[in-house]
Amino acid sequence: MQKTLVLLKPDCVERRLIGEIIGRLERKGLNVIAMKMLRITPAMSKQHYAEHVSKPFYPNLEEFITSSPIVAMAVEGLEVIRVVREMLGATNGLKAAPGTIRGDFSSSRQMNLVHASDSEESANRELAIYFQPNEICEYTPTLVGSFRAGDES
Ligand code: FUP
Repeated sequence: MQKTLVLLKPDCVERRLIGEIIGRLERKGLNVIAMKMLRITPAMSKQHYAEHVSKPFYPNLEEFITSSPIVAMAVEGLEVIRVVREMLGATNGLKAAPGTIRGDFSSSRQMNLVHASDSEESANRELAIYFQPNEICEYTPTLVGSFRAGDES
């Protein structure tokens, strides 16, 4: 089982799409194992977007991501990092394929509704920004046998 960090960004919260996005993750059979609403601070933004801090678009990105509350989630599942990235679609909503979250709901590069970690290393680093280890509530859903066969890992 892998874990990934999912953020429902300010545009997602403002547009009342929290339930839609969580519903898609749940219907896919993924486990939400931690969740909180918070306002990202400028310091957290710089930590989260460390690879982008020196880029020209960063000041606008920080202004946006700190502009109103977000929902942070830890999500668990088989190959969940790749699976959730594919559910999100391309970064730019205008380019994202129909059927993906961004393809269905976003027409923006910055306001693309949801963030998800892009590798195991990013997931570990990013989960630690938002959650203490004791805030992660791992559990085995009783319906697990209805989502895949027992001989699938
Ligand atoms: P993603 O991995 O899909 O979240 O996208 P990136 O890591 O490439 O970018 C991080 C965030 O920066 C994205 F949500 C979009 C935003 N961004 C801009 O606002 N302008 C740009 O030119 C590139 C990215």
